[in-house]
Amino acid sequence: MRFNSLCVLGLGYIGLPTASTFATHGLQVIGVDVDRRVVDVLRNGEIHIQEPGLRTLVQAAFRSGKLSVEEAPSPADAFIIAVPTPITKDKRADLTYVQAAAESIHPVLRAGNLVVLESTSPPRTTVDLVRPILEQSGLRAGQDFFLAYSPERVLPGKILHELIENARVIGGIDEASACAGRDLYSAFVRGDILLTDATTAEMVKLMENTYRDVNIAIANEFSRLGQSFGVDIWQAIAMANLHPRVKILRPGPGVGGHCISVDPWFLVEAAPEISALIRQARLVNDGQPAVVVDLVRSALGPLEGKRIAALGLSYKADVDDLRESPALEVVEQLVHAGGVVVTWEPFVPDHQVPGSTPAASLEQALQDAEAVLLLVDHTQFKEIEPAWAADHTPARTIIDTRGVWSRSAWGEAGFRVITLGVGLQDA
Ligand code: SAJ
Repeated sequence: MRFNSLCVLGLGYIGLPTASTFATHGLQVIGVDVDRRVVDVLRNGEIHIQEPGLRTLVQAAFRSGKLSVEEAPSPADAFIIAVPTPITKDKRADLTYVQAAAESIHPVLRAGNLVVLESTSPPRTTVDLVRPILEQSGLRAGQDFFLAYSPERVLPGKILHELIENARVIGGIDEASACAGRDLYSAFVRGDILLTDATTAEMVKLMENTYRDVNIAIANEFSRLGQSFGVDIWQAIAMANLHPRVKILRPGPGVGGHCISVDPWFLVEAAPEISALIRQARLVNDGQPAVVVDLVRSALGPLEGKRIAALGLSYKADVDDLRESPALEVVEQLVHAGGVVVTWEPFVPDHQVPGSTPAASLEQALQDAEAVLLLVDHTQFKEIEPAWAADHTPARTIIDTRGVWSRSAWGEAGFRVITLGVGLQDA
């Protein structure tokens, strides 16, 4: 099948790169976002999210004349739904955006169209939720139009590369739908394209992120064990990883981002009685901020009035994404315990965690601190020279929750170094 026009619903971290990449590969693309501000920003030649290379790509897409941005979908050969699937407070999938996107498509749906859901969704969302909504058009999925699920699997920070190079799974509600999906994505995907059914494709996506969450949870649990046995868990992990079949991930302040900290709950919600391990891993990772706060307390004593410079708020290194960030949770808990926290997040400098003060620069964050708490391993922070830091802060205690600051180098510059997973040795 040949697709000439495409409508992408949702212009966030996935939808915007996807729409722009299709446009630069020759399709006529309408990018749709219900948020007027997003539409205005894009029409003014700006972008509302940070991702390496994205600005250039979006500008190229606009310049080619193949990308336009609207607030509602219009008829096209294919539709991609790339809207958020957040989680509610009680850990249930909130599918209202998917529902609204599907409802906005059915009035413009035509015979022969392809609709692809990309949003991470609980098993059976494509067949049980999206299909009936689209069929309100009077057209039948599988007979009159094609319907598929294809998960995005790109890593924030490397989205543009991975969008093209990663293998892509496409699950159709029938074989013809899967094949139609392959014909669409082969416009730019260079990785393998694997065809399956829609529910398997949904499971694949959830399994990938759940697998990573469970593996990070065991690394975090090991770090707690390391702390209580006086073991340097970083060294122990490095040694264990020399075993040919062991690959332990990195402990840290917890798991954030909109994917790994959310997706496992979609499985737990769907089948709580047979997903105990997945649930427990989530609880371990969600418990890490409290472990970090205990570490700070073990270093500084009661936190009331303690001046702490917290470096990094985003959910991981070198991104501007604050969603579900464990660093935010750590700062909130420190503030709650009476700490006087100054934050510095180079990728979102204005963000204020209630009760804390955002600094205007790294220097300002450090200048009055009693302790420096590293929460995110941004390149900028990894490159701080201990001697430079010693000149810019009165603090002589640093707490590294990412295991990236050399204990010997910082120690030589006069700092007491506390590292997550090595607590008892240094504290
Ligand atoms: N983290 C650790 N220790 C580690 C690795 C990560 O604590 O060893 C933490 C990070 O600091 C971060 C969180 O986990 O807070 C998640 O970061 P990540 O880099 O593992 O993953 P994401 O959320 O940026 O992207 C994931 C990726 N999924 C997998 O690697 C299985 C990506 O491929 C997906 O496309 C993305 O989720 C998504 O959109 O679902």
